Amino acid sequence: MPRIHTATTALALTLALSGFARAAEGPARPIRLNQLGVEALGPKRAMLADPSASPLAWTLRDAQGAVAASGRTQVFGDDAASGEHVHQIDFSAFHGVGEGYRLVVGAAESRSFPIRAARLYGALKADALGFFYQNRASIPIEARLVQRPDLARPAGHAPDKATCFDKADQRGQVWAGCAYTLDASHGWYDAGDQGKYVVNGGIAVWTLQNAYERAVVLGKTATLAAFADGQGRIPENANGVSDLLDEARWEMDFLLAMQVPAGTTMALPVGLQRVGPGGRLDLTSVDASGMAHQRLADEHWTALPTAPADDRETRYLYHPTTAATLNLAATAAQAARLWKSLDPAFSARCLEVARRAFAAARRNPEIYALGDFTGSGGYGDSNLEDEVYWAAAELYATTGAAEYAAVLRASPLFLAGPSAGGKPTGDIGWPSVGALGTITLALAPNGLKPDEIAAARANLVASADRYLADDARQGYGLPYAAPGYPWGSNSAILNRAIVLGLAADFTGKSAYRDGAVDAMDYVMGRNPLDRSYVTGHGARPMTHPHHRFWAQQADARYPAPPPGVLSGGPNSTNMGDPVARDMKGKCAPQTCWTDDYRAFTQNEVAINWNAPLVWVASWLDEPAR
Ligand code: 9MR
Repeated sequence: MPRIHTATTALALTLALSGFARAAEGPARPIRLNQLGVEALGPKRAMLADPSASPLAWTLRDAQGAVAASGRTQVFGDDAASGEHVHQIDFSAFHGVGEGYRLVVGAAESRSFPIRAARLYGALKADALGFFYQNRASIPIEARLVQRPDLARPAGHAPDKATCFDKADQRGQVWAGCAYTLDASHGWYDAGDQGKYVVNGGIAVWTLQNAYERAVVLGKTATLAAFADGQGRIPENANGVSDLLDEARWEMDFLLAMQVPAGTTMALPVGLQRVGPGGRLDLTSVDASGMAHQRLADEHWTALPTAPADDRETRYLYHPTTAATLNLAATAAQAARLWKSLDPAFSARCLEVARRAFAAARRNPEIYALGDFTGSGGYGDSNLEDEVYWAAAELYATTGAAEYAAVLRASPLFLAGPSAGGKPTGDIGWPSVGALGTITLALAPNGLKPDEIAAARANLVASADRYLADDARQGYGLPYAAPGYPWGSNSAILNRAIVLGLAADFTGKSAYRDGAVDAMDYVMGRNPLDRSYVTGHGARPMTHPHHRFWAQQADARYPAPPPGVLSGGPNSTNMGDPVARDMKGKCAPQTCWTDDYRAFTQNEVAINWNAPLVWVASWLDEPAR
């Protein structure tokens, strides 16, 4: 008797609503696993929603239909995140290799999948990095460097020059403007929009630079080789520098250019002022020299689709904030370290910008993104303790200077991991960057005492232990637990996988790698929607992102997305788009998602989400020792 699965029904409803047929890819299957397959020597788990209270018999069949392995499911039971009654199938003990395997439980069957002797993410990690090239501002996207000719496009915002916003915002607050224009060309468009944000650019570029730095420091030759000069599909792939680092530099160019010129006095909101609609902020004249503008973005939202070269909106610099300034200080200090011997002049410039930014943030420690603007997102953050610690950590690792050590040691976050240490930093995300500082102190050679570096590592490992404890409590066996799934939940899961990966690096224990595999298994299809959240990879990948250029669903004259693009993923906590609105109260957290370009709270793509995909995919792709 065919079993009815709630998620399958929800998905069918979703597809009917969006008017989309998916004949080519077939329906969701009841047995879910990583759609790229599994590793012969790695953990192998699949999930099935079934009401049975007792274990069910499963068989693993090879391409000829012969039984290769068999066992009984583990009954996980009711699972809040998926809204299902879940059975887990663990076939890790099977070490055969080949194509065309299927799992069968009664009448339920998985689609066929490979069991591979090698790692799974060689193609995906390259595509995931290609996302950044294809979201570059100020440069044409060349057909020879992209996966399909229709992905090529003329340069957008070349150059990307702007002066400060000097009008009334949506609350009626009038902003002063400035006497200068900055050429803040280069950088990546943030997401589905074409804004460029220093706060979010910071965590995204840090993550790529950290993937590179970790590989250098720990001698991960496979990762270094995979991204070596010539491997990337970028114009700079014959300059003698790692293409991963080249890609990150495109963003650094933009971030460096967002610094307020020396000698600038500006009227800014000081302190965490609370004003209602129509209320006015109290602006104070301060020395803003060396701060960073919060963002460079369009005055009004453009329509979707809008190719970057067709953007006719006026772009403005939005007022400098302490958070943006600290993001600039942190990433420029990190870049200074990485480029030191490769390009000493660039390294010196980065360090000078970082030092000036840090000093500016100390001088103006509480200037928050308080304006109410249209045309771009806010990335407002009211707690900057973590940004201060992160920037001090990067500057200290690069310079060893006592002034940064003093700030570090005074921070309650000193050496803390996401969920361990004096004051845990919380999970990694754009407003929560404390753990980035600890990761740098744990990895990059620096002047802390050996027992302090050991403590930083131990706090990251203890945080990874917490993530594994969460994993054990999830029906779908992923190292993430939350009562509601946040905007960009897939990045929250992958950021946890980074911590698990580092814990595996520091301890050599396979349980941490298995946890990172679990995270990626979920993203690649072991989820209640039976969906690969990465375009072009897996049997049922996301295909219709919210993106102004990869907008084929909205307008057939625009291209479908390239492969390697991560969907933000299920979002049950902010259901404010036209698609999500109709799902309110009707979906379990992991099922509040639709493959529809209008669903910007669920299916947008973003630089701070694709960056951990690059990190984790390249980490998982490293060969066993
Ligand atoms: O990723 C951001 C998410 O954490 C916030 O909840 C959300 C609403 O403020 O904004 C997200 O960031 C968006 C940004 O503001 C504008 N560019 C697109 C980003 C991804 O949706």
